[in-house]
Amino acid sequence: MSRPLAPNEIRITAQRAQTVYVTYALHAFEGSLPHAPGIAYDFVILRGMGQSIQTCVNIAEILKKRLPGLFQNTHITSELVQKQKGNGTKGKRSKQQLVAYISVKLSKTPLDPEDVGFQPPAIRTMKRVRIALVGCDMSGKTTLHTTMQGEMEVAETGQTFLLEDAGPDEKQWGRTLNVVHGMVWIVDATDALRCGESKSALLRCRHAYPYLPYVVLLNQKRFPPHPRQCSAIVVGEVWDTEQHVSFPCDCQTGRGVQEAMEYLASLMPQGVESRF
Ligand SMILES: Nc1nc2c(ncn2[C@@H]2O[C@H](COP(=O)(O)OP(=O)(O)OP(=O)(O)O)[C@@H](O)[C@H]2O)c(=O)[nH]1
Ligand SMILES: [Mg+2]
Repeated sequence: MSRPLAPNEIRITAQRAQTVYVTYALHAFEGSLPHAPGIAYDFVILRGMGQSIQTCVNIAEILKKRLPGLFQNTHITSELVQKQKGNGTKGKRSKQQLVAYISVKLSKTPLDPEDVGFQPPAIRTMKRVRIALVGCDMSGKTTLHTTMQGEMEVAETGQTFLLEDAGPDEKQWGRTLNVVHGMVWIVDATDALRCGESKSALLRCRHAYPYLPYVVLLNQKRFPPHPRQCSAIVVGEVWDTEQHVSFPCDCQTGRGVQEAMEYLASLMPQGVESRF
């Protein structure tokens, strides 16, 4: 605990007011620390020991309320520490004491969901939620984005979903997927030949972003410009409906999309208060 700390590492002590630490952390996220000007940190780490553990947890909860969408990773360890006792006349006695340490990492970008201390952000409490529209090229992402004019209201939770088109290039999807809270996977359900391609791409995304809630839209392109090319595909026969929850829809009219979004909203993590 005695090594020098980086500007975005904060050692919490019981002596100072919590607001001092909260303000400091907010400045670190915003890039307005006096000794690190212009550096907006992606994450901060709060460290506390012994009696300051509770303070550390409180500060984390306050920060998560102030900056909704923060991912959290908490670790607790304990160490044996030598404590010196006595005034010297009888000789110094040293006593070993077990001291608990906590470190709480709060991050704007996703943390490893496999980690035992992982806590997803409380997206359910956020008013505006970013949702990526992803899928193979020509699936209907841009069409849906245009139809919905970039956003949708979710009646069930009272949230606004801000839609972000991830674009045709899979190599670029990370730019969007790294910053959103959920994903809508769009499949061109009129193109049987590319169904397998779409499934594999979705699996790759799920592997890379396992914490992202998602739903599949089977774009049926009901009123295609060239009806002969677009023979409708029976939903479920081609797409893997057992593995992925999917909704038939029509990206041009928006039919079926609302139901899918309500379902996606129901998957959003509530967030959990720390139990220390
Ligand atoms: N009739 C009809 N056509 C659709 C529908 N959705 C998409 N299309 C057509 O399908 C084609 C591809 O749609 P886009 O929205 O451009 O697909 P995209 O996923 O954005 O494609 P990329 O940008 O290449 O990744 C366009 O010609 C759209 O007009 C639909 O619901 N009905
Ligand atoms: Mg497009």
